[in-house]
Amino acid sequence: MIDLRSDTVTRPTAEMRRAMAEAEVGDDVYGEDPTANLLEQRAAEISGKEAALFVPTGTMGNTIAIKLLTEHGQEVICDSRSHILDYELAMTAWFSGCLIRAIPTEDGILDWSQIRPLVKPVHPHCGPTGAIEIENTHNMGGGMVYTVEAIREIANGAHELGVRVHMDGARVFNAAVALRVPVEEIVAPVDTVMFCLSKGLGAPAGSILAGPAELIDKGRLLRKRLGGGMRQVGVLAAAGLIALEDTPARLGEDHANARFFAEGVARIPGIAIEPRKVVTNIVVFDIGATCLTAGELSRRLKQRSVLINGIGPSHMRAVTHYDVTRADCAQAVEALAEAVARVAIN
Ligand code: TLP
Repeated sequence: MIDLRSDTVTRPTAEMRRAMAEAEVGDDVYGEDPTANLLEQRAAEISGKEAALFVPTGTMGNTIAIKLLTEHGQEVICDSRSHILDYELAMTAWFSGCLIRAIPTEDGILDWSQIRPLVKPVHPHCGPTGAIEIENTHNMGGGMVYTVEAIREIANGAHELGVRVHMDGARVFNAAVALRVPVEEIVAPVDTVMFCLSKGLGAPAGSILAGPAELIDKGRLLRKRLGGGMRQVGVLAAAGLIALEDTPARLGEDHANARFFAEGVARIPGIAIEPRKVVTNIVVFDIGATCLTAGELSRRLKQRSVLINGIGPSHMRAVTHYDVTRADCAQAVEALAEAVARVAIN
C-alpha cells in the first residue's frame, strides 16, 4: 500500500527503535525521567522558548495551550478550517469554556487586518477575546505557510491589545524548511507553540508545547489533569529526540515529492490544483469535475493499492512523508489517472 493519508502514518526508524530500547527512564510524574527531561530541554532550546512540555498528542498540546491563555466565557479567534475547530471535538468549549470566532480564508492563512475587527474588549454585550490561534503550516489549506512578517504583525497587534497568540505548529518544521528560516525565528513572536514529533518528523507518538516557564509549569499540571502523566515516558522521548534533531534535515525531500505529485495530478482531466501553491508536504486537490465523490475515488484508489482520504465530498488530501518515495508518488498519480479515466469511459 502507498499510504498518502497523512504523515501521521510514519513508522519509527531502526535508529528510533534502538534508542527506545536503550532509553534511560524514570518516573516522569516525579520529574525523574532523564530522557523526557532532555527532550523538553532540547525542544525549548530549538524553539527558543523558556520551557517545553512533552505531551502525548498535538490535540492535548493545543488543549492545554488554549486553557492557559484564556478564561471561561472568552472567545478564541482562528481561521474557519483550523484543526482546533474542526478536528478536536470542540475542545475549546469542553475544556476551556470558550467560543471559537472563526474567520473564513482562502487557504487558512490569516492576516492582522482580518483579525483586528473581531478582537473584542470586555463589554456588557460580548465575550472578550481570550486568545488568537494560527495554524502553521495550515493542514486543510494545503500545507500553506505563514511568512514571519505576517506572524509578527499578528502577534504585535494582539499584544498591544493585551491578547496572547498560540501557534498550532503541528508541522512548523515543514514551515521552517519551506521558508529556510529556523523554527526559533518563526515562533519567536507567538506566546505558545505546539509542534508534533509524530507527523513528518517520524516519532511513534508525542508532541511538544513550548512557551514561558511560568505557563509551562501550569501546563504540566493541566497535562496531569487530562490524564497525561506518562511515567517511564523516556521510551517515547528517545524516539522524539531523534525526530527533533535528525529528521528536519530531510523534510525538503517530502516537499519535493509533494510538488511532483501535485504536478502529475494537475495533468489529470477533472482534477483541479495549482502545483506552485504546494510548498510543503500536503496536497489538497479538487476532484469535483471528475463526477466521482471523494469517498468513491478513495475506494477505487484502494483497489489500486493507494490510500488517499477525502476531505469533504469534492476534495482530497495527500500527504507525503519518509515512508513514500518518488516512485510511490509516480505510481499514485498513475492510479489516480486510471481511476478517474474509468468514469470517463463509463
Ligand atoms: N492532524 C491529523 C488529523 O487529525 C487531521 C492529520 O492527519 O493531519 N494540529 C494539526 C494542524 C494537525 O494536523 C493535527 C493532526 C493535530 C493538531 C493533532 O495532532 P494529534 O493527532 O497528535 O492529536
